[in-house]
Amino acid sequence: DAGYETIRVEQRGRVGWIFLDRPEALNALNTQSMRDVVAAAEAFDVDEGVGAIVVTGSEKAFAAGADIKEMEQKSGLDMMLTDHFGAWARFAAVRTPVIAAVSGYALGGGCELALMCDVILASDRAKFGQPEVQLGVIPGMGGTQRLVRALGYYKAAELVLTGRMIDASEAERAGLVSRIVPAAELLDEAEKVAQTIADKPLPALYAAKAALDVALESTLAEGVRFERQAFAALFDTADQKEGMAAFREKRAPSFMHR
Ligand code: CO8
Repeated sequence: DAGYETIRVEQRGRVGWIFLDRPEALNALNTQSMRDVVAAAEAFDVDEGVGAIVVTGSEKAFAAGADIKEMEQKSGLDMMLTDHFGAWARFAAVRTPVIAAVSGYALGGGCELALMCDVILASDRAKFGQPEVQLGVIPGMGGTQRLVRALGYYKAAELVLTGRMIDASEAERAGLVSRIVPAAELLDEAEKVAQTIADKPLPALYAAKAALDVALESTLAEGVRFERQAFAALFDTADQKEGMAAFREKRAPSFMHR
């Protein structure tokens, strides 16, 4: 597995899979996990043969947070100088759509990792939470920001301030997950969603993800401007010509970039 220590990776068709694999620590994310996950995601991202990435853990744990034992003795200066969680920003910057397939615990950094993905499929056994206040800290990988944007202030604030864990159905009602799937079907369903995405032309996927990201980061006017430019640019792609010709000719499209 290309020297990875904390994950397994696999490519099936046009889908890149990242399996978090530290069962002894419920997939807690340490520095090596960050290096491995970021490197694997970036390698899939630059591979034109990959149109979607799935990140998943085990049935018991997607990831139970940042590795508390690794962080415990660090000083504020250590955290700043080593930019302890900084590389996760590169995971969020991956252009390829990423699906989180979550079963079991998605806590702290684990919940935040899911929040960096574009689709969150939750098994009916998934549990989400931001328990950091109980450890004397706060979410450090974007949780306070992304939760407020995804759930609204009051739901996000209750979760971050109490550290309360919520089950899959509460998470779905809150808008934290795209959809709930029976635990036994989670990986099959993730594969289906990923294949459906990966079948689409890459230029359109990249543009769509970039535009969705802008929605979280900008004003409505800026976002609509970005969308219009990205929309126009796609008319210079062979895949746009093919997609629209196929529609007119009532046949399946045969895209160049996929
Ligand atoms: N870090 C390190 N080790 C962990 C972690 C963790 N977050 N979670 C579980 N483990 C270890 C346990 O220590 C235990 O190891 P050992 O057998 O050597 O004692 C093993 O995994 C199994 O865990 P448990 O025995 O505790 O399993 P249970 O089924 O009894 O309990 C729980 C499961 C409820 C999930 C429990 O393990 C737990 O509460 N874990 C900690 C959850 C937590 O507080 N997470 C937040 C961490 S802080 C954080 O994420 C900050 C984010 C900042 C940025 C993130 C960047 C990645």
